[in-house]
Amino acid sequence: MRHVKKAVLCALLLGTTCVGIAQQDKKATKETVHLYHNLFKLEKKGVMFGHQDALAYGATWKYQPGRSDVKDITGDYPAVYGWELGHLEQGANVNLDTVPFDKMRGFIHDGYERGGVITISWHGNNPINNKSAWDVTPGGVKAVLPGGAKHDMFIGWLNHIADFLLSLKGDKGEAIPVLFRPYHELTGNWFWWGKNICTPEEYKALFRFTVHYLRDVRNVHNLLYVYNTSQFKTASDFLERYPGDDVVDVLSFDAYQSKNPAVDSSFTKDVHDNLVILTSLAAQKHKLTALAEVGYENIPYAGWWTGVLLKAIDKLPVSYLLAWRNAGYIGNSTTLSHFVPYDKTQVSGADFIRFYEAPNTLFEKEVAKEKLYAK
Ligand code: BMA
Repeated sequence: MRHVKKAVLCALLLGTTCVGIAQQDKKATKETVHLYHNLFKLEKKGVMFGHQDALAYGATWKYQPGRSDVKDITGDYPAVYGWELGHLEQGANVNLDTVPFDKMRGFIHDGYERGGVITISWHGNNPINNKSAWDVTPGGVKAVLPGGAKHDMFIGWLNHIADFLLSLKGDKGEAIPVLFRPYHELTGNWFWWGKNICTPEEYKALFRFTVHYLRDVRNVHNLLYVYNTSQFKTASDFLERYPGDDVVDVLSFDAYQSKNPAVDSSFTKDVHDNLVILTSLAAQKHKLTALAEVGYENIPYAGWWTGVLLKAIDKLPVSYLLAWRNAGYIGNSTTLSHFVPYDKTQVSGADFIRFYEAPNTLFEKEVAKEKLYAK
């Protein structure tokens, strides 16, 4: 009976787009609610393609208005734009990859107004010593929880994050919905919130406190929360540190190709196996799904996009995948780091175009037609 009432109320409020149980934020803005429901419909049609820092720079350029390496090759923008908040917690004006936050705000606005989807990660410093996110000195998670020695400082950090998220506005003054993916790759041991560095209870408490503080204290109501592991073996591995259905909207993991796909096809099989588990859990829990970061650095294999990546997705309902950034020269490196080809003549350039043209991949032109932020 309660379910019937809930379904009727849901249908009245949202038309016929109601899917499963409601999202984690009962006060979510209407654009956020529409996005949430529309993404369920869209993941049945295909997988949206995303690119980190797509509008800020490419492998060989920086800050050229309207440019994107994906657009240079395909004529179309990615459907999903990934951005990164690391160092915002310090009150910095530029992020850890030197992207100024005011420029980022403009790029987020532009992608949203064209009909694209925004996702944000946060490589925040280790609160225990203010070294980088990759500093694995233990104790950071416990210290920021209520009663911990760094709790007050951490509240200051979350306030910077909240201020930025609340400052993201569309042309009509509405808050821009964001798929927020904090404390990602949590089953790895390379971040201060990682598996060997804190207990499952501490991780869950960190995630839950963050949602509570942003949503209930700072009234940030334009977020969908993304839970994100690295690759895993079983559903129980994936869920070991899951903070709860009431604080998560999207189930996801990250996967990077390291072995040569010409002689080792395990990446396709492993990612596919993980996606089978993920999509089945998502169906049970009424959650969205994503391959929240994916890539093969510099893509030195001609058929990677359709022969490896798309094969792994197969016909599974995956909302989006996000290729990592075309960083160019990092440090003293003499090779251009990139996860999307930046020239058609590159090894995987022709296959990237085949990937773009595949009926089950979605880039911005197609996604814009869906009007994801409207009922
Ligand atoms: C990593 C690399 C780093 C970068 C970090 C945060 O995977 O790309 O160069 O600083 O992500 O964006």
